Amino acid sequence: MASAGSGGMDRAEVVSRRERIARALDLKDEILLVGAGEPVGIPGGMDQTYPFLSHAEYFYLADRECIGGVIAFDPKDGPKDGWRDFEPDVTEKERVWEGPREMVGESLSGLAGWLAARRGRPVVNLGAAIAGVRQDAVRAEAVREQFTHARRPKSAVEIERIREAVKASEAGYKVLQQYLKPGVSERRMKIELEAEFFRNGADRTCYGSIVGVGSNAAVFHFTPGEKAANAGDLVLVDAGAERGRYGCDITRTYCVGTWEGAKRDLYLAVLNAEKRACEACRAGVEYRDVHLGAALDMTRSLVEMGLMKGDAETLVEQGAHLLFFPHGVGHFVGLGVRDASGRLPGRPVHADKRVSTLRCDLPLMPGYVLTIEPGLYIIPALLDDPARREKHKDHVAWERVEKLYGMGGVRIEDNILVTEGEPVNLTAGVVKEI
Ligand SMILES: [Mn+2]
Repeated sequence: MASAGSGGMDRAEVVSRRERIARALDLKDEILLVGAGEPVGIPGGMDQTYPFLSHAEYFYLADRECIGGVIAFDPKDGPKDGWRDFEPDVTEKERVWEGPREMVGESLSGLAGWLAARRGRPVVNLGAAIAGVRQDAVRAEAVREQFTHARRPKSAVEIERIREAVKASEAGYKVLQQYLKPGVSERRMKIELEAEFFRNGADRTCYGSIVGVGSNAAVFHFTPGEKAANAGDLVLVDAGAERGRYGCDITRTYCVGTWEGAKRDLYLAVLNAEKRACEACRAGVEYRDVHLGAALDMTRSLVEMGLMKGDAETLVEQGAHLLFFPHGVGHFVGLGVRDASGRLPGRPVHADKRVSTLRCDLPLMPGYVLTIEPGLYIIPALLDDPARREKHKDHVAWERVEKLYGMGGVRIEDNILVTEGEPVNLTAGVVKEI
């Protein structure tokens, strides 16, 4: 249960991460406590719990799972030597039911004494909340912002783990190709895809796999069901493997049969925007500019297709693109699927309404790994909304768009490593050309 997943803990990596964080946080008098968390019980499930994953902030510092574990840091003891690992003692019940566990740290019973020796100093609790710890929430949020920012650039070890997850995912997408045919259900596609992930080293999927056929391709967090593909249907697959807590987030959209007509045009519009956005992921470039670039590219294509009317810049200014592209262009990925998103520390919410709703607002730096995932969708819930229809009555060729109802949508998603030079597409091995 409490295994670190494939690979196990990398001690040299842990030492270097801790030192990096200590220097980045630059704490003076504050004590830092980072909790791994406790398993969450399934309601009414007796002693059943959801699978346990340590809080990402704990995992980053420990590189292992540990139920109830606490990492403590006193900056006065130095960035290297100030760190302590506390964990619950192994109980008889645990030995009987879960098997032996090797104590890596010291007994959690020692934490109270360690804290008592530092009485009166402010405590910052990151990771999961630790019972009995009182802290200043505002101070904790500021420290968390610095912590998140400091762990955004991925180390060589982290990038290697992401690459392992990608390798497992590539195998899955390859096998999937033979199931993209009429009569095969979303559920079956998901099973074949995931089985191949696991055969190739995955220890989890990075998130619930999405397989949407036809109109289901336009439902962002769709749970695959019994719907079977028909000839001509779009199939949107958003799934990625995870290994040792590091994962990837990949989307491909397929057509069962031949790409033609509006489906093909939509696909090429998204593909063009996606490639250009991947290319744009360079050190110093603002994430929001990558987002806006993709929005503009796709809006231009929609105008060319005769689905939108007017000048692309103006349409994006007025938010008309949100009818077809209602999400952000990407997010950070690595230690989990939504890794270390947020704003540059100290940066206020942007005044520009086109970007103020994005989950990220910061310049890209070498070592960052982010998803690039533009998409265009036919979503009746948005397109049939009377207020939106009124606002954008002159921006959209409504009668043409209505003919596309039921088509679903197209999204293409890759994971990009930002470097000092050219961006590296970690997921380029999953075919996207048609
Ligand atoms: Mn994603």
